[in-house]
Amino acid sequence: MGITEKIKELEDEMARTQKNKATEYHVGQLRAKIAKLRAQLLEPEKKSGAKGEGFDVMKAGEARVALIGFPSVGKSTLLSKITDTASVSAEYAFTTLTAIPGVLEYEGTRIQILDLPGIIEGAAQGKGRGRQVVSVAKTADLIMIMMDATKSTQQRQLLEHELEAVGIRLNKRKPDVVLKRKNGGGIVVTKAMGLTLTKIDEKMIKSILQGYKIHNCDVMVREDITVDEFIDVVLGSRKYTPALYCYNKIDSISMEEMDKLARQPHSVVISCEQDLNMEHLKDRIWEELALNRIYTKKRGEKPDLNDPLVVREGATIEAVCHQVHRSLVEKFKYAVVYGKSSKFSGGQKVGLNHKVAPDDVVTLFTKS
Ligand SMILES: Nc1nc2c(ncn2[C@@H]2O[C@H](COP(=O)(O)OP(=O)(O)OP(=O)(O)O)[C@@H](O)[C@H]2O)c(=O)[nH]1
Ligand SMILES: [Mg+2]
Repeated sequence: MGITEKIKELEDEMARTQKNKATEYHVGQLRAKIAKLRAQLLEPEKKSGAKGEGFDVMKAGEARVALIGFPSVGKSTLLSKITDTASVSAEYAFTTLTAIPGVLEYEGTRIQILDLPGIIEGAAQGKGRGRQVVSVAKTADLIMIMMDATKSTQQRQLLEHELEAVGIRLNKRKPDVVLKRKNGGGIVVTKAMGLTLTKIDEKMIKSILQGYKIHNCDVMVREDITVDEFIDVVLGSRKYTPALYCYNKIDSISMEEMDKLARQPHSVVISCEQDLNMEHLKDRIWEELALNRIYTKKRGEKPDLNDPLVVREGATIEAVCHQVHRSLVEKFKYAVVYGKSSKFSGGQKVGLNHKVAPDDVVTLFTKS
């Protein structure tokens, strides 16, 4: 029996099983088994394909955004609009057959936008070019889920489902749980002080771990997690990626419909054809990427405001050093920061652990 059939069998069993107190641990184990098989389903591809990424595209710029959506929603039209690359668009489905990279210039930073073939239901299982598309999605810093505003809102769930199936978690934080494998001593579950677990209990945690043949392990739970979140932690290899839901073709829907879509979280409405909301879209991409621009300056000189460094939100001086040069951290003595993260207006002397704020100016001092 192949993996797909095994998954199907377990899913059928789960559907047949009445869900109540007596069966909940059994159901938990079934879910863990399905998750494990799904992960296996994706593994062989990774090993056999030397490229690993599915499509062979180089990363470029400060961040990568992947355009994921059904055929003909306007992904290529958008790429041609907001980047310097032209990607063929047409009325028929599956116009784009490979990954086409373009660069979006945003206030001195470069963001790579990847136009990808449209995916269909069952993509994660290998329908169409789905598997390649979703594996590229795994390499993105932001996934832009592109939809046709004139079509049913069901598109969104279907796309989310395909991405979830390959282990991508959209707009979610990694669950705050730490697993530590040991050689003996059994499974010991510890909860953060004052935490009550409402969606999972100690017995379920143990039963899932045993399902994965983990018999000796310290588990530290720091938040009220669900069974599926715990399975994610055990499986590891999950990718937690921000997502922006982009509804295109608003030129063809009513104001009321548009308003409803625009009010959803992490959503933006546009029309490529009528050039509606394009600047707002670029701002939103930048916001969702959660990147900060900072500037470096040499002692006694003015900072070059045309040449920012791009770091993640919450980045430290250490990350800034890495951006400047790989070997800089070893030579680092101290830094002086000016701007929002500085306690004093004349600049503050800080170490590697200091967190920078947007638009800070930093001078790095090294050991001679
Ligand atoms: N009404 C309307 N049509 C649009 C808009 N943007 C794109 N289109 C049309 O939608 C069709 C499909 O556009 P593409 O950019 O090829 O779509 P795609 O998502 O790249 O499609 P695949 O490559 O097949 O996955 C074309 O006929 C476009 O002219 C828009 O804002 N409004
Ligand atoms: Mg296309």
